[in-house]
Amino acid sequence: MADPSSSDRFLVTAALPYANGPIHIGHLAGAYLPADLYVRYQRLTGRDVAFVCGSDEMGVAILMRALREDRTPEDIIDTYHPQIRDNFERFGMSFDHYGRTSSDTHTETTQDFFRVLDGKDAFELKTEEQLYDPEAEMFLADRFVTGTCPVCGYEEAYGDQCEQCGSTLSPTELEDPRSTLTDATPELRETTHWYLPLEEMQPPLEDWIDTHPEWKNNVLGQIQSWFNDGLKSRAITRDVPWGVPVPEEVAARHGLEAEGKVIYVWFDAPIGYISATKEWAAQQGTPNAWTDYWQDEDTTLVHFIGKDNIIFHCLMFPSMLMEHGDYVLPDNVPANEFLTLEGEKLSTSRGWAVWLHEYLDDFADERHTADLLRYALAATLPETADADFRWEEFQRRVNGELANVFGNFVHRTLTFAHRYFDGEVPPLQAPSAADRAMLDALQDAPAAVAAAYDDFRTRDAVSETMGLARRGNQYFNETEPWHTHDTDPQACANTIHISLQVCASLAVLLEPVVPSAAAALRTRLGLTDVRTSTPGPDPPSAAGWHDAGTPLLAAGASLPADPEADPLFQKIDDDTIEAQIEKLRDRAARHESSSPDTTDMPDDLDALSAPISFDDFMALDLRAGTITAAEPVPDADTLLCLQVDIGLEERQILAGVAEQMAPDDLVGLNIVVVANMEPKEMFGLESQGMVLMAEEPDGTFVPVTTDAENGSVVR
Ligand code: B3M
Ligand code: ZN
Repeated sequence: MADPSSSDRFLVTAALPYANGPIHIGHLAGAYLPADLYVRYQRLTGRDVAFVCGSDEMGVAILMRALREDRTPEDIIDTYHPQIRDNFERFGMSFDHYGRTSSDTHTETTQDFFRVLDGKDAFELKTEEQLYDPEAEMFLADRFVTGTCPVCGYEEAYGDQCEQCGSTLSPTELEDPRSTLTDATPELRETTHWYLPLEEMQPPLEDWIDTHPEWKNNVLGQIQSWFNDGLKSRAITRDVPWGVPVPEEVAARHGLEAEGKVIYVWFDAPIGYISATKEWAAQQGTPNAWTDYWQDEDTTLVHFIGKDNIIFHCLMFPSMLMEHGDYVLPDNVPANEFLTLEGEKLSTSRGWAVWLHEYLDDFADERHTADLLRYALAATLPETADADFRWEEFQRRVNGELANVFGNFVHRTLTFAHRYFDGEVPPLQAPSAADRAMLDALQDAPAAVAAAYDDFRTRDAVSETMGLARRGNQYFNETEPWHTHDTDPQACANTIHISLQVCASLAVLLEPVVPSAAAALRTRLGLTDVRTSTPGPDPPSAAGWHDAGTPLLAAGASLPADPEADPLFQKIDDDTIEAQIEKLRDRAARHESSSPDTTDMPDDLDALSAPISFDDFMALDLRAGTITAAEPVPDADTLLCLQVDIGLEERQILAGVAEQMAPDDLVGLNIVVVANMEPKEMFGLESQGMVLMAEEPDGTFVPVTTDAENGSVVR
């Protein structure tokens, strides 16, 4: 199969995570990991892909967390947005752009959209009685109210959704409602809101969904049950103090005041995909290019989400897009079911989750840290039904599959090539039946794996790919190069030639799942001219996905790696796995005995580091100093450039705190400086030291301050 032409344009989105807490494996398995694998695969085929995501920063979920912690919503999003973005990067998420819905572009885009729909009279205005908390003096939208679910009787249902039975609710439908802010029993008060009349949209939505029989059954099933119940009008504005404001002129058009009214988060959040695409296009220097992805019928639009977001992406957002008229509709919404953990439902409030940043820290010493979780999770995705993540299964996948199958195959192949063939690709001559069978299997692999990715069968794609490594190992065993080396050197050469070709193909085909290990393998093979799976153009000569069915290495080519090179993967020992299980159980136990208000995040601290000697400590020159000036660093979002008086001299220090602290917060602080750091250049500026800061478990930096005179030694 030939690579598709570059006019195949894909716009791929992954659900925007709320910036009110860290990412855990449930999020990864629901939307992010399958999206990243799909996108990387598409890029390797040479298709034109824009992959966008961003933080969902509006709405009641953010406001609630802020109120509960007595912080501002800005403070909450400014804490979690950079954390989520950076941890995604560490995990290898290859977004073209990761935006945030507090951006000006997003406000404008959302308000424009709202204005256009209002201008087309796509909305209804209704004045109705809504729940009002007389103590908090606020209308109780969405999660500000809990009560008994009218559908299943669950007593802790929220005003927007019952987490027990999944029903979408409105606050007035709850029985025995209570304010989550004050526990008060709400009163009814009249207020006017904009509604999206989904019942009128049902016929066109049904016609459109009928054109997509290929969608996943779990998605079509949910949509059908919504249709069976009959879609209902949904309020798309709220009376809460946080959100994208209703544009004044739109309110005025209806003789209303915009004051205090914001657009419902599920109206603005999907528009976040559009804003992110606009920001990306602008950064590329082609500000109008976003329209190619959103408004040109040739685009394939794919939304990766978890199953709790199906209605919004399959019915509500499409009806907004239809009403607007200028936009393409999604081609597929491959929603996943839920991931459970060690047999139990994931729950952030019970502390039953594996948080991404903790995994990345705990496993930082392993080779290809992110790849291990990517592989184990990708092999366990809840694609058609809920699936369970178990630490022992993780260990089995890493040790039994990545290390024993893939890693071992690569290791023995390269070892033979170096030991017996001078580190060169030996020639293939007069291949045997076994050789030809292996080459045939190799030839079939790219198309088979591609078919699985194209069908959103990510798990199958991963097991098909690992199947090639397994097949390679079998072939190696069958052809016994350790014997043929003495008895039939050409047969041995053929085995190694073909095994090297299989390794090279794996270095391409495994790239979406284990990008770090695949890159390491390409280095060992000296395989350079291949496409990348990350954003950015590739040279036209670069080999791509479908070239991986044919030999990628020329006979005689030399292999750069050391024959005794470390294996690609290390095995994970039992203690490491037990420690993770224990950590999980400990945390759940602690959460059970603590107040529910503080339970939403991992509360444990970093483990203590290995001991150092007294001399190691004394090698540090720590000095008291005063920050005399602080300025942003052009092009570096995270850095501030500080001038620090350390008594003996003035130092320029770059500190990665710009996302949390304003320059004014820092000037005048008496802090502690590591004064004997080697100078380091960043963004054209020299940094001559470090300012000590404590990092709280939620990622907040707190400067270490002292009253000592500048220049005093800290020890
Ligand atoms: N933030 C809900 C969630 O994280 C929401 C997704 C928005 S996608 C446009 O499940
Ligand atoms: Zn319910």
